[in-house]
Amino acid sequence: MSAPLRVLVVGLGVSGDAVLRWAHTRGHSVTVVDDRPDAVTPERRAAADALGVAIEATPTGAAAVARCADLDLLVPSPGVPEGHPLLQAALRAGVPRRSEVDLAAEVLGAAGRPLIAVTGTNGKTTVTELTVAMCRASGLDAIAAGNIGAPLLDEAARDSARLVVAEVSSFQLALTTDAFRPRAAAILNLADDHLDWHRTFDAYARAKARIFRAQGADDLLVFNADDAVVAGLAAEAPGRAVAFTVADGAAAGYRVLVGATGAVLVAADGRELVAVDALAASAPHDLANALAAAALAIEVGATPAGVAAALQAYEKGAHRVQPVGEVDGVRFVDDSKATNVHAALAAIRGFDRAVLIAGGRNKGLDLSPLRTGVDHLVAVVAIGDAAPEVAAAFAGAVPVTVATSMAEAVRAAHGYARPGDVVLLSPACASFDWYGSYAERGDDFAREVERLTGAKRQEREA
Ligand code: UMA
Repeated sequence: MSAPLRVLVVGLGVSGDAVLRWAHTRGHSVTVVDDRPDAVTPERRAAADALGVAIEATPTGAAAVARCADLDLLVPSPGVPEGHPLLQAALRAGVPRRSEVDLAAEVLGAAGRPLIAVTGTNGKTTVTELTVAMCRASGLDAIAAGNIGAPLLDEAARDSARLVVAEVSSFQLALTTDAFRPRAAAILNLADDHLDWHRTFDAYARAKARIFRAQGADDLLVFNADDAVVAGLAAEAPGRAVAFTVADGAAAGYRVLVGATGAVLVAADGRELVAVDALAASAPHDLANALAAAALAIEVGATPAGVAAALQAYEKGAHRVQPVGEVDGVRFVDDSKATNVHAALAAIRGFDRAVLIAGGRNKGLDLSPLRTGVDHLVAVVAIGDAAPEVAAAFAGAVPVTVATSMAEAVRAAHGYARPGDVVLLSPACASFDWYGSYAERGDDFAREVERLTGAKRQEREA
């Protein structure tokens, strides 16, 4: 075991909790600070108590500088932005700063366990889940971890040989070191997101590119050849780069091949994987996700049959373009997970006539490109802190209403729709103005749809 370090964990959420346990198990001297110590859950507080670790309020000013003077390592939670005063103080004091996934990658590397890592603006969770499913359907022992919810460090600490597929966010990648060396990595796409945290798109893209920076010549980077920014980054990859593409007539990489019997997904070496007709979802982004996952899974030993079986059985998770009800012939679709413009536009373009409910807490993004989806929309209901920006994006193009609650939004949207239309909650914003998570927002939407269904039934019966 390495010499004991003086470790400071910033933020005691899901990630900080795992770091605390890791540090304690390794015999490091660990302290925890949090900007909102009162908001730490009773379970995490109790776990820290049991280890004899107090949760202090984050020091500021001179106290922050003093705190950094006797530290060997600072591990911020992913949500703590780069510009946070304590992170800046640590930077100035030369204290090494590492993310939880970076520590996890080191533990996995020491145990000789391969790491597969997935990043991108949208589709990360789907590709992570698909890769795991493809590996399992091929008889390989694999598990998902990371931004998807289960801390990567917890999985790394287990005495196990199983393959880990990690969903990694830009926040987690921003503070990685040479220890973060995935055997296979994927960058799915890059569009404006999290600019409140990273400040510039360039900084965001640089953080994402850290997924491959420490790879060796034999390691694999899977990249989206249809995304110019991603393709540009992939040109700098130190390892092997393999493309995926949904472009018509593409001749290289994981791709869609149209033959006499219809469209099929094929591997880079031309092996057929699965017919597009056999897939539950086949919008361009669904095919891109399927190809990216196939490239990762096949690299670590999955079989074409396993890839096909997983794709045929895959069901999208909740809050991702998920139908939640129908009222008077109007379908209601929950896409609460779409927290940026890129994701919302992908959903909007999947419908001919939709009433869009959008808004929430803007993550520093320009919302005006939402207007490019206007041909698919009949009206817009703007919600949350960003309602004025959403309304401005569609001004003069389609009718727009501002709603001050989800109940009001659902009723207003239904008012605009006619039978056959869709009401789509695809907010392009984070949920934290009204809710604790995108899942809570989606659940509230579904609840209000149910309430509207009940009210309409009563009207009919009266
Ligand atoms: N905190 C501070 N100061 C800050 C920010 C947070 O003290 O400036 C404290 C909070 O008071 C709280 C703790 O830090 O006590 C929470 O930490 P966190 O917000 O970093 O969240 P965790 O609970 O540690 O969860 C994190 C990821 N959260 C974020 O990136 C915001 C989870 O991703 C991830 O599942 C988990 O680690 C395990 O890896 C969630 C997410 O929203 C799903 N991710 C973003 C996304 O997908 O868009 C990137």
